[in-house]
Amino acid sequence: MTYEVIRHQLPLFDEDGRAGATDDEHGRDLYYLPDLPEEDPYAAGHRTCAGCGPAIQYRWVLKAAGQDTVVAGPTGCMYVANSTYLCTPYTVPWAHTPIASGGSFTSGVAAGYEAMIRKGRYPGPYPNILVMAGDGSASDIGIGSISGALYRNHDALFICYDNECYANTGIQVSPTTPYAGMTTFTPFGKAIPEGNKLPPKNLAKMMAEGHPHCYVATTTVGYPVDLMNKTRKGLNHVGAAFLHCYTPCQKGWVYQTSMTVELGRRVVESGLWPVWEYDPAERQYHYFYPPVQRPVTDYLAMQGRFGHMLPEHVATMQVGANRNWEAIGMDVPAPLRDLEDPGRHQRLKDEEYSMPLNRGAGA
Ligand SMILES: Cc1ncc(C[n+]2csc(CCOP(=O)(O)OP(=O)(O)O)c2C)c(N)n1
Ligand code: SF4
Ligand SMILES: [Mg+2]
Repeated sequence: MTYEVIRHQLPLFDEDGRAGATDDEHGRDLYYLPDLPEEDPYAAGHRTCAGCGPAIQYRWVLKAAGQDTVVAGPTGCMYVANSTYLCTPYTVPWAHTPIASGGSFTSGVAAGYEAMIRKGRYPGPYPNILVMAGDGSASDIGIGSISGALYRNHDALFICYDNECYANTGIQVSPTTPYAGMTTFTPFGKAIPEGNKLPPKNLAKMMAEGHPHCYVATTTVGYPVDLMNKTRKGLNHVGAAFLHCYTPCQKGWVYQTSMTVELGRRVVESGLWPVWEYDPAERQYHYFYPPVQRPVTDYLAMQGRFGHMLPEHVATMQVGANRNWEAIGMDVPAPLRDLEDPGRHQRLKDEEYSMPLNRGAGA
């Protein structure tokens, strides 16, 4: 006898009911939080750095997923800093996987639950199954196993928490490290003054274009409701889903610890991280159009890892941002177009930039 596999349908959070919102000078509401679940499957008491972006992502994702969740974590900061022998911050089943095996391990969990439910050996419903892998794992060492899982369409959510470096082993360059991002493997010097010479791998577009039957989306820790809703959409999607989330690493990027969420918005507002959703039913991308378009200096100058940039490097970054604006169908305002000229820039450390309202608080 074969039993039916019953799946959860998680409701989305209301993006519009913004009671108690407070606008900043650009009309962005800063403090919007709808009624969120009180449960915290990622409990307090772990050992990540203060202001750790990946830890913020872990908390919001697991709040959105809820208690009937099975989560895997390949090797990286979010394994090492969260877990010691016989001790983890999770109140749901969790497993560590080797760094290359996040995709294959999670496929096996998904296939196993499906088979057990069909055979009547597990009562169901089918749990929310997800893996949160770092960028080193998801975009480099373990990309093959995640791509395989997406291709085979296992019913699970595969998430890359992207802190743009191999953080846990000492902030080495990864394929998603931005151009000019300084890491311990891309120091700046006379021979290579920009530090990292390469642009980042476009992981999310690779996943969407390469696996057109999958739900794929990008987001950042600057937009918690967007992150939680995309988590739920990915879990509700029957089949494989991939989420790419920007998660600042204060240790590796050298910024004030209170600025993690602010960076999560500025990276979008400066055109360096397009936020979008790929709908496999329509085979179309849906882009988020931020209400503010900033020069890249507003983003770069907040971080020590870019402090060495020369005028031509800042201009190169602005060219890339302007291409991104065009790619999502937004106009490039004339002042941002002008900033493609190196002659309009100084060394980054001397550039003026718009200060966050609460700059310094809590630092
Ligand atoms: C096959 C293999 N190569 C290298 C390592 C060493 N290693 C452990 S954690 C880590 C960093 C992982 O980076 P990422 O996936 O981006 O996660 P993060 O540390 O940034 O959170 C590396 C390289 C490993 N565990 N396994
Ligand atoms: S090094 Fe970065 S990613 Fe790792 S715990 Fe610290 S802030 Fe988080
Ligand atoms: Mg990383």
